[in-house]
Amino acid sequence: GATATVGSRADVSGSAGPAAKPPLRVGMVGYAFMGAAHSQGWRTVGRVFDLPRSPVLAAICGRDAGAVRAAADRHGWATAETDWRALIERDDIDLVDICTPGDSHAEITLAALAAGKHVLCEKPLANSVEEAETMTAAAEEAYRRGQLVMVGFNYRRVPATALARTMVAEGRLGTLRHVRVTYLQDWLVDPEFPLTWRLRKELAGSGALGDLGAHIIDLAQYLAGERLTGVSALTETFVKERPLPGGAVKGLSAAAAEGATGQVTVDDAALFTGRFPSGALASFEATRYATGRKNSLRIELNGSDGSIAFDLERLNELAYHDGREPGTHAGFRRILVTEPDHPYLDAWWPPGHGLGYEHTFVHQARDLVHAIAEGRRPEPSFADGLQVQRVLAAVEESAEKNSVYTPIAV
Ligand code: SOE
Repeated sequence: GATATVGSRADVSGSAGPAAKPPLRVGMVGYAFMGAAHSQGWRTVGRVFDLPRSPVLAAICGRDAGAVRAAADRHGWATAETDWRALIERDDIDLVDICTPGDSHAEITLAALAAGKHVLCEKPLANSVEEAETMTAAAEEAYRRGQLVMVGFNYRRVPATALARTMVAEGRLGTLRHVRVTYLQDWLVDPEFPLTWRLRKELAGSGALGDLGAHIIDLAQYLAGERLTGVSALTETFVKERPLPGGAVKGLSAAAAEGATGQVTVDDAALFTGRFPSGALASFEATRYATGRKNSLRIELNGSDGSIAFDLERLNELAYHDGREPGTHAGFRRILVTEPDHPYLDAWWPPGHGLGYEHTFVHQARDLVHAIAEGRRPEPSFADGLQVQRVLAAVEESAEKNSVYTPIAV
């Protein structure tokens, strides 16, 4: 295919000087919503955290020459490419950051690993278990050559969720009984919302399940410190036909085309339950039809000794109930997660000056840079991403079979 390096090649070797740290030259594929979020992470991380290597925004890649050049200028990338293979072939790129829809994750990852690059891949890892297995096997092989990979479950990197993980691991909840998770959005409520790539199985793999469900499966298992043993599920596609998009996707949306419509081939919502090896029960709900809920991810864990609750819409807080306190004055209390000894916060603002969604991508970049510099395997690994993929597949299988869903007589 035609290869074009759009625009000038700036100096991407990092700042010179005796104290200069070795650069980590990033090449990113994709420049839409996730591309913008990751750009923010790479651009900011070295200015906030003291890192062993300096991330350099070396190249960004997208198919539309004009749009990718504009994205490079807006987000601070030195150069732009229109063919991801050309990006991967460049010997001035150390890490390939994949921010494309799921249908290209496997192909780009395999090529990047074959070319000797480290890889950061957006969630869900792939569009099928088979692809995720191939990617994980390739990553294992690449690890023996010193290459590292990570999957982008960014919600592990909210300081409050990271703190929750520590508290559960310390045993503050005692024996875990319940994990209750919901991830609610409402951008599909309008039946005229166009059929963008997120609604097409061949591109996105699945719908609310892979997009939102993948996040809450990972977060639930990460906080619980164990993995689901099985699931029982219901999925639904409420609106089965939608107008085709008439222009480029901006954020989540796009203009609708006049007249032409297409079939929605993914789930609009997924509900499922599962068990953990400890005996704890888990429930999950992922939907794009929760009218009024914009990006509402909530998780609550209940144990024999206490409970923890997190709400992404109040992400600087954690609710904690210590069940060992006398009943007279026990109750949920708010931990303001902005102290310098809370996860990631020593590098940010004074206490009480909160963070937001975008900072999860800064923290993700920070953790990855450290892992690469220290030759440590970063988390979440591709094996973690593969296991989430297996849960997604199990949810689809369960919903399809409907085998454990018991009908009620009318
Ligand atoms: C859209 O549903 C979306 O941007 C997801 O694709 C992201 O993974 C999630 O973090 C926010 O919502």
